[in-house]
Amino acid sequence: MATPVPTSLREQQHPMIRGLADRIEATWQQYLDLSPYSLPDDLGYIEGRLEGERLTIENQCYQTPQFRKLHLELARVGANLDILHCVMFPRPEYDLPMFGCDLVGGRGQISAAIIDLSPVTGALPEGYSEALEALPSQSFAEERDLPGWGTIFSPYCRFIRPTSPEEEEAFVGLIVTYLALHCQQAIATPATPGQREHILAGQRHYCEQQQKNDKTRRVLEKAFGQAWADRYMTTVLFDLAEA
Ligand code: BLA
Repeated sequence: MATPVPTSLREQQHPMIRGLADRIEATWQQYLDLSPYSLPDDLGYIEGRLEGERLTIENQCYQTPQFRKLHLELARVGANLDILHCVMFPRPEYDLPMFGCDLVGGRGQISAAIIDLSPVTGALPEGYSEALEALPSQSFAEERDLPGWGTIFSPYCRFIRPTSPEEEEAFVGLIVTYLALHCQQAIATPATPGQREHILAGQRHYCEQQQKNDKTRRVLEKAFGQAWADRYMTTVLFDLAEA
C-alpha cells in the first residue's frame, strides 16, 4: 500500500469504532479489487493542536474499478472524542449511490451513529431498494433527528444513539449489511458514461450538503483553524472528481 497506516490510534478507540473499522476493511477486501489511493500532500496521518485540544487523524484510502475513492478515517480529539468517518465515492461513470457512515462518541458512549446509501440521481436503483425493503426491521431505543442539511439522505438512512453494547453490535451489523449490498450492487452495475455530467452534479450536491455540517467543521477548526478546516472538508472529506 502507498501509505502504511499506524494502527496505534485504532487500538485506543471506542470498541464500536474499532470493530466497525475492521469490518469495513474486511468487507472491502472481500468484494472489491482494491488499489492504493494517494491523498493530497500526504494528509494520511495528521496531528494538530490549537486552543489546547490535540486532534489526531488517520486516513486510509483505496480506489477500485467502480470507485474513485474509498475513504476510512479514524480521528481522536483530546482524550474524549472518537470518530469514524467512511465515504465511498463512485466514479462518475457509475450511477451508484454514496455510501456514508459516521460514528461519533467519547468517554465510553457513542452519541451519533449514522448509516446511509444516498442516491445522487433521483431514487435509489431498484436492486438497492428491494434489498433494503426486504431487511428484517430493526428498532433502536434512541432514534435521532436528521439536521436541516440532511435532505440528501435516503428513506433507508438510520441515525441513532446506541444505548447498549447489544445495540452497538446490531448497528455495526446493519452498517456491514448496507456495505456488502453496496459492494455487490456496484460490481454488477454497468458503466453509463453518457450520464457522467448528471452523476457529477448529484455528487457535487451531496458534498455541498455534507460541507454544511457545522459539528464536523467546528471540531476541525478548533484544532487546525478555519482555513485548514475548510481545505480539509473540501479536499479530503467531501471532494469532487474533476469535471
Ligand atoms: C454529527 N459529526 C457529528 C458530530 C461531530 C462530528 C462532533 C456531533 C455528534 C453528536 O451530535 O452526537 C464530527 N465527523 C466529525 C468529524 C469528522 C466526522 C470531525 O466525520 C471527520 C474528521 N458525517 C459524515 C458522514 C455522515 C455524517 C459521511 O462525515 C453521514 C453519512 C453525518 N455527523 C453526521 C450527522 C451528524 C453528525 C447527520 C449530526 C449532525 C447534527 O445533529 O447537527
